[in-house]
Amino acid sequence: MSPATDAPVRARFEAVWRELAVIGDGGAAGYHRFAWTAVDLELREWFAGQAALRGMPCERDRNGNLWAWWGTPGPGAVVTGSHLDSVPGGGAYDGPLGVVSAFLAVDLLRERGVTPSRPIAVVDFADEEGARFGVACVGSRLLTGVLDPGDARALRDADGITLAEAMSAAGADPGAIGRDDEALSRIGAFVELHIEQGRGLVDLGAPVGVAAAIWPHGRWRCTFHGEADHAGTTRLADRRDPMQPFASTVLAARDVAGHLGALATFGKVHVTPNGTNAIPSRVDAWLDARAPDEATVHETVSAITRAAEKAAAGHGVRVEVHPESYTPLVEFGVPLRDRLAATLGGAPVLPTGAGHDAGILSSHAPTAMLFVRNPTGTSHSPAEHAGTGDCVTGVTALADVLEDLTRT
Ligand code: HGY
Ligand code: MN
Ligand code: MN
Ligand code: MN
Repeated sequence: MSPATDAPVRARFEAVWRELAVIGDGGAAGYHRFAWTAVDLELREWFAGQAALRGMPCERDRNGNLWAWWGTPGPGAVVTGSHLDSVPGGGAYDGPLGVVSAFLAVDLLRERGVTPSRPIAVVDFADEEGARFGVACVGSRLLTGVLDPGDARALRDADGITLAEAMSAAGADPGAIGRDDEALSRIGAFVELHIEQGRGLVDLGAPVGVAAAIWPHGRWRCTFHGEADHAGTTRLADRRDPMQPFASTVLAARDVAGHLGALATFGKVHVTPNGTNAIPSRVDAWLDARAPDEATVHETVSAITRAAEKAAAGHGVRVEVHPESYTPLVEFGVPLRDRLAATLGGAPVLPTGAGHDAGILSSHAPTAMLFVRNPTGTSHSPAEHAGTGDCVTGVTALADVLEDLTRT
């Protein structure tokens, strides 16, 4: 892996990065790049433009994923890329770094005079973060058939717009979504480059690493049903205030996770009717739970559920906990994983608690991930950042990996 001193790659990276970074840029508020919005369509145009610049035919599959091809689309392709959407207030690198690096790695291979023995595809998976419709990795889950098309079409955003309506409004056919065996049959291997979301590489002093595993993780909707009433005239003893058991559950989640070595987060909550002077009738809150192993995830969610039920009973409130999406433990296959680490001169191999499309693809094709060092570890925040030098090292590493995987 050559050191990141290749000025042309650095200059090219900075130029492409500047062009992409302005799309949907919310400044200090971060990015709000949500699926099937005007910003998403701008990102799709950017992707198609990058493909056209390289003479790479670009197609949108039935699930909204974009594929740019070097070579005739066909079985055994080496696919690389990531996603362009973001969480609310997201950073610039989570997703886009993998897509930009993929296009620049193609450039580098062409400069090296490489003629791949197999097709190479750059992919942008639709709606990886699930920020608008609440389910993560929609594009890759539909592609692989792990998300039911009917359930997907019915997903609603905060304004009540369904995924089907949003796709139609963006000129895509929601009736076509579903498992895509032809697209799947083309994937000989998938390699996703991603900014590391954590400090593993910082602590190891390495610019690039290889993913060992993705922690099992999921999302559960907790609904606390209480009774609306007047904030100024209802005695405390007469209240059935859902906010009370919700607050206790948030604190309990932290304790439970701490005891079990898990991670539990309530990052999204809807209060109904959400009025300053109205005791809520209901609180919907989303739990994100993750742990190194499946048993601990389920034990964490069960313990938090018990805490919620106990707190709710104490306030005459009813609580329901619904699983919304779940990704089992992903252990990246040793052959491909170790082949990447060897190609990169013994790059470190480390796990992650962050979900990725690679996690969904891993049960359908040989899959691996490359991580690029994140100096602070911060992600899902406007403060997310990776050094340009490390990004260029990532591009070079991805090119080395693609060259190796398409040599024979
Ligand atoms: O939630 C995750 O871990 C990923 O960023 N979608
Ligand atoms: Mn993310
Ligand atoms: Mn991501
Ligand atoms: Mn009044």
